[in-house]
Amino acid sequence: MLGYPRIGPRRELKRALEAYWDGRGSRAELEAVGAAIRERTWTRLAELGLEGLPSNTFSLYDQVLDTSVLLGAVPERYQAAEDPYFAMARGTDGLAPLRMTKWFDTNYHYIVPEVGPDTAFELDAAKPLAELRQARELGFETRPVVIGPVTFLLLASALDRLDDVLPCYEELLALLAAEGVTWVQLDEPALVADLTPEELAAVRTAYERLGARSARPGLFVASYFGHLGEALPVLAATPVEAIGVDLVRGGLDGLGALAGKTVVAGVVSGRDVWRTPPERAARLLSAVREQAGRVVVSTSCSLLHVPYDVEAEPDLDSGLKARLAFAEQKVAEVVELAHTGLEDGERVARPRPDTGTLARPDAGPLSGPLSGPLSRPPAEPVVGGGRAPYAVRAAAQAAHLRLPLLPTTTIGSFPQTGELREARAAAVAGRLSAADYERRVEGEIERVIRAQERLGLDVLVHGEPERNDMVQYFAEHLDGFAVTRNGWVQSYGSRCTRPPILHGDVSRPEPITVRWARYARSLTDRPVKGMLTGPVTIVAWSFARDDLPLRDVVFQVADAVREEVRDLEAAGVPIIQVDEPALRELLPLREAARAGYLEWAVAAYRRATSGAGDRTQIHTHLCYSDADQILDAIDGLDADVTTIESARSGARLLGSVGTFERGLGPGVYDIHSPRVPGVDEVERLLRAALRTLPAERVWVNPDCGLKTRTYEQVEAALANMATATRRLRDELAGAG
Ligand code: THG
Ligand code: ZN
Repeated sequence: MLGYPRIGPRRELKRALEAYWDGRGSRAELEAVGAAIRERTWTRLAELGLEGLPSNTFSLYDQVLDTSVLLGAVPERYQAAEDPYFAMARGTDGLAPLRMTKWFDTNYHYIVPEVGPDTAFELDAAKPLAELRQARELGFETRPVVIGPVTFLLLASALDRLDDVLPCYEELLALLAAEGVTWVQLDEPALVADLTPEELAAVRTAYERLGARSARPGLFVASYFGHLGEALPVLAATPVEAIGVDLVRGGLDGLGALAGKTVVAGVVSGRDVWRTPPERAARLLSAVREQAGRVVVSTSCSLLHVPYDVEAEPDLDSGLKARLAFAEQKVAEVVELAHTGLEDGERVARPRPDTGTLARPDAGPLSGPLSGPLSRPPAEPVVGGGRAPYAVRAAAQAAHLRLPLLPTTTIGSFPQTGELREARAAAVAGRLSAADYERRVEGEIERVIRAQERLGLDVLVHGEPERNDMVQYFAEHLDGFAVTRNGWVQSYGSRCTRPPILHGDVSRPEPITVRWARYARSLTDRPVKGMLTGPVTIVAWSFARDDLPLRDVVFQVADAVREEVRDLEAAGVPIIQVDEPALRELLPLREAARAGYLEWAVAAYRRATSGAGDRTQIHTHLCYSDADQILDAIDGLDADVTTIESARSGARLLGSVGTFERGLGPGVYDIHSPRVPGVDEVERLLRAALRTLPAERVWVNPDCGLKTRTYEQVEAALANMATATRRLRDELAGAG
């Protein structure tokens, strides 16, 4: 398999990282936890019978950041920091962190490498060598995994530096060869996107040069997240010995070009939690075997994107559990397929490892609908309930809401205190009664409302204290989803989510958020905004069933959200925010599929929100700065107000969204860093916004939810935001 979870089965790495960052633990203690996680992983993988063990798939924060360090791409300004690695990842008092963005179409975030024309690449192979040696001491021979030069430079927008970075890779290959390493894995997921002729030429150059080295391990170039397309014949013509192909998403086209190579056949999906239908895998493996020199059975991508172990889920329904495979089970499937996986029943003559109960070759049927014999037919188009044109809505909303110029608000979540998390855990464990838990939540809502009143904000939120996560919470209250107890998947650094499992038809048995919105409203005269997660995001951040087209699954969720919007409106909530932060994430990696996706994704959002009356103001929030490719789609959502991350990307984003005809809240400070922004700094960003947008349409807000910050940071930052807004309001009133 191409890579493995590394946060620890009980999130041991998360705890160790947070202890180190808080000064409760030493760097040595952190390293020891990392070493224990690696040891446990290799040991377990070997027990499962996996033959090709990878190393260097562990990371203290992110594998792309590790690659920046490997190649010496550590920007000057971080070099003097006490801990340059974490300074790049998280910033320090005086230094902003490097940018973070999503890893292809996943919910994993990587640290964007900063490579300029003057970056002096220099190999620092300490980490891969240390992992290699640790494995050897334990008796395991491993295959080091590093991100390949083309993907690394494409992520850094610096492909023109290829000639300068290749010597580092050459030196690494020589070092590994000298250590007696037989294979190295170079990850090149960027090759499954549309590539320009120059980019294809870079692939050719890179792998001809690396392949031409005399003293080197075998080169295994791993592609994943789609089909190699035009890059396949290019790679095939280089001296690379092994090529990894994603046969779950990619298919068999063009594999004939790999006749002389080893094909690492990704037949077990690393992107979902379903068991692999053995007959489908066998068909793929047989087809590859007819075309390629040698076949290795593998996962379609790293298993980083799935949880560790189904067996750690005592609460899951046994029927559902029998259909599930997490990382451990997927490795067992790879091993099982390698022994029995050919369609013609050919067996590979190797002793079978003892995989205990994990391989479960007889655990029941795998294909067919997940929710019983009948699935709900695809949704009919929503008829009626369409909203009036924006101008009509805007007038109705202005009369109803009576907001000042430059209204201030927040994105929805407030800090989740330790006491609250403990109360939730106690309620789940039955140590706290439902009534007591609800009183705690109400107490927290009151605190959040009073704080916002004190700060003088205009549109208040209840702070979402009842939610563990903006997707998990809804999944817990909708039929058709299951949630896990330990199914953590790394999102970035120490942060994880437990993606819900969407296994059946979705419906909403009863209102979900109305009770809390109504309570918040009862506490204040100011408008309170109801907060919902949009249908695309709920599905994107879950493991969705694969027996229905994704579009139909998203439409089912849209109908549930639509019912919630209607009920919030009926409860007198005047503003409803429906967030769609994952709209960009699901954008297909290839251009040809994008328009089709965006069309149904936007239709699903409108289906969820168009039941609201004209007087009800619909807000949406999007979490990314690279929105360029989906601006028309964001516009197509037709939300009355769009808040968007822009504190880090600033003017660039404003330039592109300046054409929006409706309300816009460009985030005026970056919540992802603990640093409190000054009044002047917020004012500067607001002024920049006012240069591009008419004041009547500008909203003032942080650039994302506040749940990862402390109350202290939040109150100081929001106070500065409110002060900067008042200054500008006064100025605008004076000018008018
Ligand atoms: N939820 C989900 N996916 C997401 C986000 C989210 N993807 C994008 C973005 N937001 C990622 N950001 C975060 C921010 C914080 C946390 C996770 C992802 C976080 N998690 C808690 C932790 O790791 O301690 C656990 C939360 C829980 O109890 O579920 O803080 O918001 N799905
Ligand atoms: Zn956000």
